[in-house]
Amino acid sequence: MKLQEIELRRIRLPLVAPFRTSFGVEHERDILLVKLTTDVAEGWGECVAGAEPLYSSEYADGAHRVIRDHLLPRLAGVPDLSPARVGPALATVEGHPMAKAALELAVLDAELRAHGMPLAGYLGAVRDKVPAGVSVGIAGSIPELLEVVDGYLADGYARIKLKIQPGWDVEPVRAVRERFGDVVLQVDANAAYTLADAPRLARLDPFDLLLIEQPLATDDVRGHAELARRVRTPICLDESITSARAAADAIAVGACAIVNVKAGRVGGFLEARRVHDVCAANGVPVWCGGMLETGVGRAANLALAGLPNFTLPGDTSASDRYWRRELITEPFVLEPPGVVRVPSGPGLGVTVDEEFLEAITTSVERRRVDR
Ligand code: OSB
Ligand code: MG
Repeated sequence: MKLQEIELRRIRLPLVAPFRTSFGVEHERDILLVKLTTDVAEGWGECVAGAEPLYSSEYADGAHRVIRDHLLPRLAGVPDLSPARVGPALATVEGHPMAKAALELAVLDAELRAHGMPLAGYLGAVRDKVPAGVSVGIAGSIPELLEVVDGYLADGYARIKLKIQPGWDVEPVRAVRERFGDVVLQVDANAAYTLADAPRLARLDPFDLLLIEQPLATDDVRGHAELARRVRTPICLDESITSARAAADAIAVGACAIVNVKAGRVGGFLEARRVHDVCAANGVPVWCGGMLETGVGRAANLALAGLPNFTLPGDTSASDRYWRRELITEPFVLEPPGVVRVPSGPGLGVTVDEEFLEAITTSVERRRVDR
């Protein structure tokens, strides 16, 4: 495959409702989309970096520039481009996994569209529908939270994940348990605690949570291992798992019993599959995380979530959980019993509505690749 052109497009999309986490609140998304033109097909990728470097050090403007100025020249130099050659070609650039993942996804999409093969099948998916959970932001009050959770349960979600932070943890969890009984429930702290909070986190034990996600700092793997000895709720890592090697290390020291897999966080879908494989080999279940993606990134997440060791419901929610009108691609919908379909068409298996994209575009930049 020969790369001919790259388009870097920024779009702005308002969220259906503000999404509050321990690191901030988002009202809208500023998203970088990558479109590659090759001699065989076009391919789309979505960069999951936020507008600000809060979840991790990456952010949309930075990813945009690193792709244009540092990654693209390296990709353009690859003879006979293929998905497997993207990672090695970009490896001399330190970090920037979300930028790399967006490029790799666009290459995957182009290659697989050209071959008429779905991404799910290429990655090794074994399911055509995956159980979907929903990530619930920090609310203004307990009654507000209960109303939001009630709505998601009425929609039919298979599990609820509550964002927590110091001061918003035991009480909201207790309230949701008391009101909604034995709903499948987990929490995500986005690194908001320290090991000194272990007694507080142990107070979540009686509520039978499926897991607690990333309670401590990204680089505090040993702290998570120590915390795992002090609380009964299984520890799941998100931010700390930056590669398959990081997953192997975290598992080896007892820092996690479950892993959240996000392709953007680990540099691409091929590395995400390696994370899945390392976890499977160690008997550690995984689930597919999300980064409030549009249909492009969501299609890819669903393909990944079809792999055999994705045995827990993912943050693979329906389009209407994020957007009032998801018009970038066809919508993803929640079906009974709380599942979302894995796309089955070639590549990502979705069609990008370029006319609608134009309407929400804030900037677009194209580079020809001559070789
Ligand atoms: O920690 O999983 C997270 C969104 C943005 C950044 C980090 C996270 C999240 C979510 C939402 O929890 C997941 C989704 O529904 O896409
Ligand atoms: Mg998380």
